[in-house]
Amino acid sequence: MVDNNSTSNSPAESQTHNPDGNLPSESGVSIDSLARKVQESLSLAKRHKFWETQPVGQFKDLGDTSLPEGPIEPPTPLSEVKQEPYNLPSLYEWITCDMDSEETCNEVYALLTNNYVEDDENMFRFNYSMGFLRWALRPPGFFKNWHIGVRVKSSKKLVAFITGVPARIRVRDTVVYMAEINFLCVHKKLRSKRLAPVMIKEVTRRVHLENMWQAAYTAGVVLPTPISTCQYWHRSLNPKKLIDVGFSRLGARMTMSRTIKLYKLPDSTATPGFRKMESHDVPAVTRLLRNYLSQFLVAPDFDENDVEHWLLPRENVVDSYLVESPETHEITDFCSFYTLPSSILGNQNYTTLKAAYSYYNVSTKTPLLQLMNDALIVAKQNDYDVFNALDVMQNESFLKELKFGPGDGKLHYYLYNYRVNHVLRPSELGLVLL
Ligand code: MYA
Repeated sequence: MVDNNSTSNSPAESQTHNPDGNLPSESGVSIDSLARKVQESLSLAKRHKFWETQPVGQFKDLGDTSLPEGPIEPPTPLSEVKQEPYNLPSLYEWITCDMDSEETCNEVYALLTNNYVEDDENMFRFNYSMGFLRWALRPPGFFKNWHIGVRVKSSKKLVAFITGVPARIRVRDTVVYMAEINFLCVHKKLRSKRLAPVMIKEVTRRVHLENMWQAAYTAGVVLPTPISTCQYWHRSLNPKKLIDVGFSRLGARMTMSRTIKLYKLPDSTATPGFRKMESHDVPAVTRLLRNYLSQFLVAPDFDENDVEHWLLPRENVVDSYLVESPETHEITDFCSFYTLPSSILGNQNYTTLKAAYSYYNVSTKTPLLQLMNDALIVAKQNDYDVFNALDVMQNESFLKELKFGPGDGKLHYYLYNYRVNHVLRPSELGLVLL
């Protein structure tokens, strides 16, 4: 997942900075025509030199309904896939990062902690924990050599990183074996030297060697071309800290004490039978989730192994709760969030913002609003400062009512070598990437 983890603009705060609706997400047609106009207005020099060479949807083709949905290029015979790595500038060398090794994991953690995604004002930077990285990078069937680093030959310092993990993602009726690409990072001192395209080509080569030809990824930047553009919403849990660190602002005519009162939550959850997910729940949760995700146009095709890996609670990494009917013991509802703190840059009093990110939620008996309010309550009990959610799946139905405010960053979803014939509304997406 990637957002420029943007500053909040929640109800109690200043409304002066309205999200500008860059890419209106309500109508595919207006997104298409807007994107085309933007692209036409760019000078040649500003075009995407790298991305224009790749099998991805191109801006010029947006809205062209004659192009078929599905793979853009057919697979090449494996014997024709390049066997040796791409060339790097001579001072650097490729490494495969063994995330089992404490030392390598530490190096990756340090690179990302100091160089990964920041918000537009450079006030916050994602701070994925080592436990999180190990979880995110070692799902069932992962390939060690899709965890790719670049070192300085002489000093052995890690200066760039990119990863892939395998996933089955359904696009309409077709389940596609893909790579999910994440954690692309180039050290700040090596930016704008065209290292990123080499990293991307190298991960592509290694994915191809496993006979996979598609990928999914998200980014805060606009590239050719998003299958959907989503927005982050933020629900303050610790408004005083959020305001003190500049994540949110005190709204006009609001005092700190009124703001604190506005965001206060009950001490305990409301739903009878609401409890933490345990390993014996995996089959029931898988059934619930598969059934729920079937309504979305793009969604993961989770089996029990995936659910065990991605959703069984891990402390400070991922949390899942469910509702077990006190009468029938049936599992009727489910909610989950992952833990992604951000470093607070240059603040005297605070170093870390503890954020929960909504993951997969399913309601069949408990209203989604009540279920998510219980998720907010457990997040508050566990000292999270803010609860973030994208407007994907049915999230729009609870965001405003539960006092989430829209952030000012967008998150774009992409598929590599797979064309979809219209831009998806966020509510058509059933996929959350980390
Ligand atoms: S998204 C998170 C990305 N990371 C960050 O934002 C961390 C902070 N930033 C950095 O570390 C650097 O700025 C990065 C770019 C590394 C992002 N996705 O080397 P350059 C294109 C894709 O001179 P740098 C995530 O992890 C840019 O448009 N492309 O630039 C998902 C330009 O190409 P073009 C990006 O700033 C990653 C070229 O790179 C991104 O030094 C999915 C410039 O290269 C971006 N986020 O480094 C990757 N940012 O000229 C794609 C810039 O054409 C996977 N660029 O516009 C594709 C599928 C692969 C597998 C396929 C299997 C079949």
